[in-house]
Amino acid sequence: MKKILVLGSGGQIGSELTMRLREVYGDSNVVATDLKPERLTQAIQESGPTDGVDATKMDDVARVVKKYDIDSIYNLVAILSATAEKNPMLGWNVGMGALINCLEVSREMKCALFTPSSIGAFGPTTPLDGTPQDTIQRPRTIYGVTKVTGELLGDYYHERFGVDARSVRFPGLISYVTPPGGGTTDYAVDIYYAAVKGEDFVCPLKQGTLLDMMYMPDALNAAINIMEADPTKLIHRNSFNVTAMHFPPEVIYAEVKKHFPNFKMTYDVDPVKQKIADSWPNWMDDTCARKEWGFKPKYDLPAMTVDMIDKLKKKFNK
Ligand code: NAD
Ligand code: AKB
Repeated sequence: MKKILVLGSGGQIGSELTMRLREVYGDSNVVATDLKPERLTQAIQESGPTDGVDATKMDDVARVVKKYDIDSIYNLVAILSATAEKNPMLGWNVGMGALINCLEVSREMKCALFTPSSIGAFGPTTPLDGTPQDTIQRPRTIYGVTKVTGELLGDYYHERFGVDARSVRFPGLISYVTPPGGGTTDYAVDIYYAAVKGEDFVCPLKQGTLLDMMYMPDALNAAINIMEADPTKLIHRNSFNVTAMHFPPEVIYAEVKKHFPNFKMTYDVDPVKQKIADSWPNWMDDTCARKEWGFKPKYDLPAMTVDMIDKLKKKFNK
């Protein structure tokens, strides 16, 4: 049985991935940690081991790996795109600090390592329609620079030291447990919260802005399945394009409106987010993930919308 460490368990992905990993591998085999352990959900705190870890401190990562006899690390620590653009040094120090510590600890203590990359690893000179697996990666955000560097480091540590580092390029993730942490794609979560709470929604991206998206259950499966994949079948490692759907704001609005006919969305474009979104793929080609390890998402926009609204209604007693 694996002994898994999750770094950044308090975040949008970590709050759900930790619980999913505990279902699959056993509660006591998944150690949930965060810089701010008070961010961990009650469900995480009550179902298994937890610890406070600053992933930018190598000693702290090594301490927890030793203490719990860890063999696999899910590193979810980063500052997301829009927040990192406000404080690029913080974006670099947190994203790269956590990653290099995880790689070094994994090298010394023989751990497998998952660290998500993002559609943010691409930039305006990338082919934005049907973005290929292997293509131009010249991002213009500090977030993207950390993601490309992370992909290169993951492959370097694999080839040079045999570290089992694997990754996927997540698109914008949509979920209801923990709100997103300051990204460009957050609007596609916020729109559901507004609709369910009976509020109008102001969209920070302009009409026609196409972006790749995925519902959280498919992202959790991707994170687990890539780490379970047969290594002899992997031609790529860091990092696989994965996507489930792509739409512009007016299309998700129309879908939500089917459930809330009086729901209103207006636009107030945030120039920083718009510039980032315009530089990211309209849609990625994820054929390699499908072929090399069987990636197959279940949710499209209508199915996700039904489930998001149902779960948020329960969350807010609506
Ligand atoms: P998030 O911002 O919601 O969560 C990050 C967590 O890391 C937070 O709980 C935070 O407290 C913690 N953290 C910050 N600094 C830390 C430190 N020094 N030590 C330990 N913990 C620290 O992020 P997320 O959305 O869950 O994203 C997780 C990973 O997935 C990131 O690498 C992100 O770039 C990537 N990703 C996310 C999305 C998405 O849409 N959510 C899309 C693509 C890629
Ligand atoms: C962001 O918008 O920064 C993230 C991502 C797609 O990486 N959601």
